[in-house]
Amino acid sequence: MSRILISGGTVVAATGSFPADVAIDGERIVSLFEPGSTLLGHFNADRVIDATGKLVVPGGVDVHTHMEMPSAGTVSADTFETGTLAAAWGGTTTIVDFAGQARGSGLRQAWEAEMAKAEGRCVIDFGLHMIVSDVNDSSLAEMDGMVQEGVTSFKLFMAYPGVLYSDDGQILRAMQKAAQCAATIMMHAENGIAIDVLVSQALQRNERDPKYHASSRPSILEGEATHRAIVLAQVAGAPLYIVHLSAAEALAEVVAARDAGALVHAETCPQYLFLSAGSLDQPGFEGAKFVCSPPLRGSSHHEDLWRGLAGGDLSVVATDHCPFCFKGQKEVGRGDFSRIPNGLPGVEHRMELIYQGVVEGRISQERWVELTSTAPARLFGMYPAKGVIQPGADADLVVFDPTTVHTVSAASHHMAVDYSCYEGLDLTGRVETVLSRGRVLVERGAFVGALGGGRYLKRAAPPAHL
Ligand code: DUC
Ligand code: ZN
Ligand code: ZN
Repeated sequence: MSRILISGGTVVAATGSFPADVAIDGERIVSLFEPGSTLLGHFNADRVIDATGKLVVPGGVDVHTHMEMPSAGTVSADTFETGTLAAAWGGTTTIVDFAGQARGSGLRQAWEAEMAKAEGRCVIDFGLHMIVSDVNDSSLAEMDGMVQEGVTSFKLFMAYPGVLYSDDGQILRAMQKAAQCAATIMMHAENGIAIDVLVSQALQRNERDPKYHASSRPSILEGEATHRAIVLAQVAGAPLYIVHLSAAEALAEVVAARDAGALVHAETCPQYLFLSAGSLDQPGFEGAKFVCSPPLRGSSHHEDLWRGLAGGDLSVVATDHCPFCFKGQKEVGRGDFSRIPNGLPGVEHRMELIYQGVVEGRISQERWVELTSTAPARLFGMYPAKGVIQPGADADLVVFDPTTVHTVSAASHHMAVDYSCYEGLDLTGRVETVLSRGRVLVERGAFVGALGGGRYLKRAAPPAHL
């Protein structure tokens, strides 16, 4: 493997930015030098990547993706290969995807099946969370073994009764077990029992278009479930991570809990910052492209979420990348919004979308790095190999051009899905060069890496306090 010097750029860390040359030997970062000092012979590089005028940031860490996930009678459109390739194009060098327990079957079986799909196929490094859809004595007992395999986070659902749903007793038991085996519980916090009533009432009224997906999942039911999850986690003494937080009501619960000292973190996703429920109400069936759960909210929620990101109440931006093509997949729900597969594509544009927060003065560039790389790496047991530029860390690096303007389009993206939620949106700042463990993957508008070089990450326990 080669010795690479990334020279002349501004290194951006969660704690500050400074000019430095980054030296890589093989898979690791070995030194940070004062700009130009390697000319004195401190480091003999096989090649130099010129980052003059550019930002040098740790590779993005997206802790919420769903590649080739079975759902609603179909499978999400990106494979581990196409999805991680698209991630790399967008400056993400680590994903954490999900293995899903099938009801009546075990956790290990689900993990092995997911490993069989992902191993040898990912372009970048990957980890796995476990979706527990059947909390019982046997699956609880299996959690220890999963932690040994590096699965240190378990997702539960307060939504989707009869499919993925856990009741409060099951949630409490899983949280108690997580506290015992030093794992994190990730929660899909929507009150699914109430939502199912609202969905069937909407269908009875013949309200069948995509927009009724959003109106049957009101934001106060996310707020209520978030509150309940926090209370249950407090009773269990377990760390809690709320996934895909979309609404001001849910954020208020997280703020109150964190102010009271609870070990609660929450992620939001680009779609909840840039898109709104109005997108579901379009002529024809176009609104189906924007069906996800929790649903897109009114744009009044955007400001609250950005403030939450800036002020530290929200800890992470992940994508919940769960792409379904419009043709042949989303279309299945024509005439019945409840049959539209839930999920949006997004893994490719997270870093650049959230950088718009820097451009617009909502967050600092350091906070951008923290939200998209450092914090998710720490919360999910991958730091300091991931999420930081320092000697010893994996050489997962992005050279980011902060000024180039480009336009998002399905015609030019790399995700295996036939539309973009951000079609026509102009973005300032572009991922230019991407390295994963010292391997150059993307350079000057071309993929130059090898497929299948990503490795499984055996993740450590989350830190006790953050
Ligand atoms: N929750 C997710 O996290 N992803 C896709 C659908 C869902 O409900
Ligand atoms: Zn979810
Ligand atoms: Zn998800």
